[in-house]
Amino acid sequence: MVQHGARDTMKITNAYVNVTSPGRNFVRLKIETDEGIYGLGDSTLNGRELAVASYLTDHVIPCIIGRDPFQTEDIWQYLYRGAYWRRGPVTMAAIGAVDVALWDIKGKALQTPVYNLLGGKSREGVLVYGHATGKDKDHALEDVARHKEMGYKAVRVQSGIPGLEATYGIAKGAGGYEPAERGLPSEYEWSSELYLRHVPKLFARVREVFGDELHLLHDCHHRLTPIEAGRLGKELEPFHLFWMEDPTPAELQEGFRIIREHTTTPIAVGEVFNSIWDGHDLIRNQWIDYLRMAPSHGGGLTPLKKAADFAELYHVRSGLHGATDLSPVTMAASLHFDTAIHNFGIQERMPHSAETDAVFPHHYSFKDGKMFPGDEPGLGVDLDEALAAKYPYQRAYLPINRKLDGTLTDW
Ligand code: CS2
Ligand code: MG
Repeated sequence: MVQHGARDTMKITNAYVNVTSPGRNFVRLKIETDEGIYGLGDSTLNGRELAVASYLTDHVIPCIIGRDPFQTEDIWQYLYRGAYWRRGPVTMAAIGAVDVALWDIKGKALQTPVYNLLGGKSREGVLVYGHATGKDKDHALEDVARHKEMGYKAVRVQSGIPGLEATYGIAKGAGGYEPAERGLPSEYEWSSELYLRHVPKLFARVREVFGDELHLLHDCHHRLTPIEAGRLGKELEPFHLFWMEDPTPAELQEGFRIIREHTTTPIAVGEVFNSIWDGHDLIRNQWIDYLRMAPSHGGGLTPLKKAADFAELYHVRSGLHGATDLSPVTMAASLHFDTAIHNFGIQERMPHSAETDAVFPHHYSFKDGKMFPGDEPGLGVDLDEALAAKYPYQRAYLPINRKLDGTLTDW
C-alpha cells in the first residue's frame, strides 16, 4: 500500500458542489475523505456559475471518488489531460476547485498551513491594494483618503468619467462596488476618448494631494487599443503608478509589444487567464510586469506555482486577482501562495460582505496594509453549511459595455 510517511493512504469518499448567494453567488466544492478530513474549493465563475457546478457534479466528482487526495499532481494531470478538451474558464475553474480542496486536505492531514507545502514563509504579511472609487474626481479622492486611514499602502483609483453616465468599477452607493448585478445584464456606456482625457488629470490630482509614498494602481478593464494604452501609460509616467492593469484584451499577446514600446508604466494582466499558455508570450517577451491569474480561475495552486516559477525567470511578479467573486476560499489560497513564492508583487483585496464572511469563517486577517493567511492547518477557511443553505443561487451577470455608437466593448 502507498504510504505518506507513516500514515496509510487516505481516500476521497464524497464530494459535492453548491451554489450559495450570501450577497453574491459562490460555487463551493467540499471534498470529504475516509479520515473525516475535508477540503474546500471555489469554482465561482461570475455570471456562469451553474455551468461550472454541473461540470463538477456531472463530470469530475465521479472520477475522483476513491483516489488518494495527497496526489495533487497526478489528479491535476488526470483532470487536465484526461478531459481531452483542455483549458477554458469552465474546465479550469472546476479543476482549480478540486486542486485547492486537495491542498487544504493535505495541509490539515499533515497539520501544517498550506504555505509550508508551497515553500514555507518568504515574507511576513502580504502587501495588498484596496479599491478607491468615486462618481467623480473629488469623490475618488475622498475614498483614497479613507483607504489611507484604514492603513492601506497601495490603492487602486477609478472614478466616473465626465460625459458618461455610469462606469464599470465604480461604486453606485456607499460601501464599495460589486461587479455582478442580479437579474439580466445591465448596460453601461463607454468612450475611450473621454476616458483618456480624464485619467491623467485624476492621477495628477491624487499625487498632488497624497504625495509620492502611496502606491497607486489603475484598471483599464481591457477597453483600450494597444496604441491608446501606450498613450495612457506615457501620460501617467509622471505619477509613477505601481501598475496599469488590463490595458487591452490579451487574446492578441503581441499587442502588448506596442504598449511596451511606448511606456515605462508597469503592466499587470491575467485575471481572465486560465492557463499559463494565455500569458506565455507576454511573459517570455517581458511585455508585462505582473501576472494576475488566481488559484480558482487559473486551475488551482498546482499550475499557479509552476506559472510563478516560469514568470520569475522573466522578472514578472504576482499580483493576484482578489475581487469579491473570488470567495474567501480563494482569498485564503492566494494568501498562502503569496506568502510562499519569492516573486510576489502585490495582492488585490476587495473585502467580502459580512454575510459572505459569516458563511466562510476564516483565519486570514488585514492589518496596516498587509494581509496574513493565519497559521491554521490547511487553508484556514471553513464553511457554515446551514447558513449557506439560507442563500440560494440568484441569477446575476456582469454588465455589458457599449461605446457611444452602440458597438460593444470589453469590460
Ligand atoms: C476587476 C474585477 O478586480 C478587478 O480587477 O477587474 O472587478 C473583475 O471585473 C471581476 O472580478 C470580474 O469577475
Ligand atoms: Mg481587473
